[in-house]
Amino acid sequence: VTVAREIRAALDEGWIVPFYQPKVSLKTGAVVGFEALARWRHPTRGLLSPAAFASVFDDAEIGAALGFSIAEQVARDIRNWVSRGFDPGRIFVNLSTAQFAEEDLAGRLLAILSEAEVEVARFGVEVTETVLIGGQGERVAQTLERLHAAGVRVALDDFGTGYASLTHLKRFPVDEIKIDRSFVNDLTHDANDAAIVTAVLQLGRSLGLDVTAEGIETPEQAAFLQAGGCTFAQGYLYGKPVAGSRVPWILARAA
Ligand code: G
Ligand code: G
Ligand code: MN
Ligand code: NA
Repeated sequence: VTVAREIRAALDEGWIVPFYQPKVSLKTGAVVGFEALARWRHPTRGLLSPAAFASVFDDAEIGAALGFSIAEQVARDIRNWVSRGFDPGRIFVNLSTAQFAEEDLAGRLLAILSEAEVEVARFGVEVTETVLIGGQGERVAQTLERLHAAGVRVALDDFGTGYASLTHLKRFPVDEIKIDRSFVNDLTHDANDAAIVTAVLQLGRSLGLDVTAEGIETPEQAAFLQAGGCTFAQGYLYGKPVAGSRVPWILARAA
């Protein structure tokens, strides 16, 4: 069987699930939300990250199905946590180019939320620059405008690694930029990375955008980012992606 068919079967049987990585406020230290990251509970190979199957998100046939399945599961998880009295903050899902082939992507996502009785304020989307330049610029812009207007936050993922990043901030309704972890990795040892991160933080401030730094692993990295005014942080220092069933424990611990 091809990987795509194997994944289709896994998806239909519920073996591809969202894990959740906490996002914290660098001002208060509180957990303000999570990023949903797909994981494949593989029968023989264990828990697989999309590093092992990422290309599938862009597969025309099942990429969209995969993305919508993750969004549906996320909406159900949010509903479940909230109904049990937990406040998970805002949960972001990653959108793929394949999902933008869907004519009414915004409508579908908003319907998923309303069917699960989840407030729009609890949901956000992450798009990479690759998605923005994916050749359907007008549709992407309209879709993001509609989501943004409805109250869904839009985060620009992997900021700085793509082309024409600054143009994208003008053309698309971006609420937040995420500094790619390749810039954070050596932040405290590499003057160029430090300069780039500082510039992105200043840019965020000037444009009134929140900035999330990804891939924070050390207190030194966190201190640098906090001093530079970075809004939010994600990384192994705060927590790895965990199963949905673990999320209430993280919230209970943070409270
Ligand atoms: O979680 P991990 O480091 O394994 O993720 C690897 C890559 O797969 C990251 O770039 C991440 O954004 C992407 N990814 C994870 N989950 C999803 C998803 O649900 N949809 C899309 N489009 N990409 C995802
Ligand atoms: O491209 P995107 O930002 O969506 O990718 C997120 C990916 O980064 C996930 O696969 C997640 O597992 C991984 N990740 C998150 N935090 C860290 C970290 O602190 N260190 C490393 N090495 N990877 C991380
Ligand atoms: Mn992401
Ligand atoms: Na990223």
